[in-house]
Amino acid sequence: MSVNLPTFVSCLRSAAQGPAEELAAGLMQPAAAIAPKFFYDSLGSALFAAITQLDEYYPTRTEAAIFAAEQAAIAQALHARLPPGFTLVDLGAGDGAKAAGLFDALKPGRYVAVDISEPYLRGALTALQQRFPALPMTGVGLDFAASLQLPAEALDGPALVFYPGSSIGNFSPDDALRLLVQARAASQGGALLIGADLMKPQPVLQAAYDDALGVTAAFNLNLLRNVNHLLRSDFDVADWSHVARVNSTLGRVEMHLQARRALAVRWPGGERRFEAGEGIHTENSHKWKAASFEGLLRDAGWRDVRRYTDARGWFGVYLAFA
Ligand code: AVJ
Repeated sequence: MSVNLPTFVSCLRSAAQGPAEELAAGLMQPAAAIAPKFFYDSLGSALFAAITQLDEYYPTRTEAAIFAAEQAAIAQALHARLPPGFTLVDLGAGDGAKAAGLFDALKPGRYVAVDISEPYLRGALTALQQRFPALPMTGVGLDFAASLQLPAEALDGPALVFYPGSSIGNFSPDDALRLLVQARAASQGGALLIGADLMKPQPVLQAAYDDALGVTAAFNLNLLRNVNHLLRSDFDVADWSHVARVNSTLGRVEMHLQARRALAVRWPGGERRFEAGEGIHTENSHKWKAASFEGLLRDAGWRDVRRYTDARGWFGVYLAFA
């Protein structure tokens, strides 16, 4: 059988508040904050792709090496527990390349790609469907960071929930737990394959989030361009600098944008003043101890947790069952 067109479901318009309201609320907090999902407009996605090629940014290539080395072992463990034809649910699928790289080994019967960027997902999935005409594909436009509730069209029997890239690091431990509980429900008795970045020496982390070429700085600052577009605000990128800071107490790398001078930012219906040196918190990237991430998975109800890692123990790929 050959399927030539993916189907699409949108769950974005049902969001409680639109992006402008969410951004304004974040900017008006005493400690201003903007959620990291707003990094990924088309330039931001291109800048993130550039980050993954930097010498300093180890997570993407370390995870890819683990998948390459362990995909047969992962497939074997999976096929021992999941029925043939299981659904692969890809959270934050983007162009779907990571999942597609595992199709041959994992042999899913159906591919459900979930992403907050619906236009991007449409293009990517339509192209991917041409490469894999026999694999039924569904695109779901969903902000799963707010709540991972898959539409009925995307659910049919046990699923492997795939969440690579260590994006789980953007969540606080409490929110990560909540997402992992929802992922378990979404798997319908299936499994989870997830990448988590692990704790490592501070200089390695600092360099990964403040690279010599300044690509991460551009990625962080580009957020302001996207906010200007979404909120119709008047941020001047030249007034801000990129700050990356390792917070050892909380086990995370933080990114902030820091005002170079006292200034005000305006948008229709709102204004926020910043002192010189005052910041906007734009991202947390949690780094886990291997055992504490396993504990988190267990707390969320996942069982039979297996960990696959690299020689340096810098990154963990975890397979677990509902
Ligand atoms: C895509 C969330 C995994 O936290 O490392 C890269 C994003 N931020 N450089 C990360 C990011 C700065 C990235 N994640």
